[in-house]
Amino acid sequence: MKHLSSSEAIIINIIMFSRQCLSNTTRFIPTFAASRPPIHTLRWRWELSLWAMVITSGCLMLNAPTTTAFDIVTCNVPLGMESLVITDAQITASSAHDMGFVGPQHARLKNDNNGGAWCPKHMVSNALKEYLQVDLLQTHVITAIRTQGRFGKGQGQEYTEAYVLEYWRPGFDKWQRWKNIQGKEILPGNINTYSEVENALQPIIFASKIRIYPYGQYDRTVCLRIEIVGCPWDEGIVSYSIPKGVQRGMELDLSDKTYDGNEQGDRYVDGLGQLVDGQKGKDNFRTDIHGFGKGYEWIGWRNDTPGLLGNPVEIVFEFDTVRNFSAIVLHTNNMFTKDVQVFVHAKVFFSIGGRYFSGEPVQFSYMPDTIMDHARDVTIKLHHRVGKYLKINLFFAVKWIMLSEISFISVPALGNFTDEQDQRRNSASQAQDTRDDIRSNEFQRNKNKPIGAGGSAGGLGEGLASAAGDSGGNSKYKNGPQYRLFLRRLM
Ligand SMILES: [Ca+2]
Ligand SMILES: [Ca+2]
Repeated sequence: MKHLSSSEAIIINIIMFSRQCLSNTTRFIPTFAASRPPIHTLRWRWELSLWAMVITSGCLMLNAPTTTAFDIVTCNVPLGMESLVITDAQITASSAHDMGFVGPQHARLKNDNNGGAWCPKHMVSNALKEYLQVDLLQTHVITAIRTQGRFGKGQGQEYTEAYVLEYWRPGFDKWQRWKNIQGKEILPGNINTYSEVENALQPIIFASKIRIYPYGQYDRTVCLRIEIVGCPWDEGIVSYSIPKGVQRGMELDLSDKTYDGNEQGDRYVDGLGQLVDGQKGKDNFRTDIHGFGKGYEWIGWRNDTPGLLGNPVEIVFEFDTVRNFSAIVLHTNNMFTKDVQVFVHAKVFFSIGGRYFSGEPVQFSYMPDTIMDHARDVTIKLHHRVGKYLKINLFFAVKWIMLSEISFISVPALGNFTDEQDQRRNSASQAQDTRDDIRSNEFQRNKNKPIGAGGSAGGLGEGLASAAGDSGGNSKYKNGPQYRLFLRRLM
């Protein structure tokens, strides 16, 4: 066997070092030391320190904090009405009986200053005209609401017997009324001026602003103190779009029951729902865990429904900013005896502008498992691909695909956000020239590509095509810092 030169030995060590760095940062040092060749020249030392710098920076990048998947169990933190983390300026209302004495800034749970609560100017009824509004400044998951009446140091008499919730988040063109799984909108409130009542929300709410409308069957004077319980929505998902799930037999509704966007043909668009609510289905999709109906947690698609005939299930995610993706995790049913299996193949496409996903997709294949029928998390590594939009194509192995949750391991893509109008213009016109080539070659390239060999090779083509898409009139993303960063990377 050929004797290794010192440079070759270093490179081998670096490869080993990097691999270990990827898998476990605490184990790599002994391995490196054990196979280290003797250091005997200055040049060797110089090379070593240079490579060490490269590896260290690589390790730092790899070990940068990544977003962990959303966990519904830990999403139960008071968001700051009681603690004053939510400022007075974030709390507004339709009116107040007396702005200073019982204004919206006094609607804080367990606080009793001035009048001791928020009281609207008018009596409330079932007309829902008076509301308290809290601006959380960024999208949060809201899992519960706590309310109290006006104790007013023992002088208060008013409380809110029932209420209705509305919410808003970026991307909505109107406020959305919350309703529970049974379609009921009215939540029970208080029965006296001091006891605290909590309503856990099912479904949970993704919102940056929330309104509470005191409700009364008859005209009634009310006051209110509240706390909002939940957590920040760190996954950065603005919305996803999916084909509508279908009915299976008479009793199994495999739709996205909590989706809060719009219908567009045979798809749901611009909303969030069960795919990202942190709740997973059981192995047997017929299990009724919470009494919401059999199969409730699952969303299912059948390969012979119109629109899916011969096509994959296509899911598109929009994120709040350009992100760097490590992986996507799909919780999938595999009850093969009932014609449900993990998708046999997946393609993941990326886009900056959201109109063109023309780059080389990350490809993934799944060996059919007809031995174990448990539901499972299937992880697809995304090799630090970058995008603001991500499109997933899932190909049927058998008649049914069922998913109950999708999560991402990603971080916002960081970069040098400078204003580069001229570069943007040049890149866009260059992209226009190359777009047609890229698109016409896509099928051929995908066809020739070995399965599982997806990666970052298609990044440039994808980027050019996306830039071209934006130059075609979608000005929404044209002037954003991410767009400029992205074009800068193309240069
Ligand atoms: Ca779910
Ligand atoms: Ca469902």
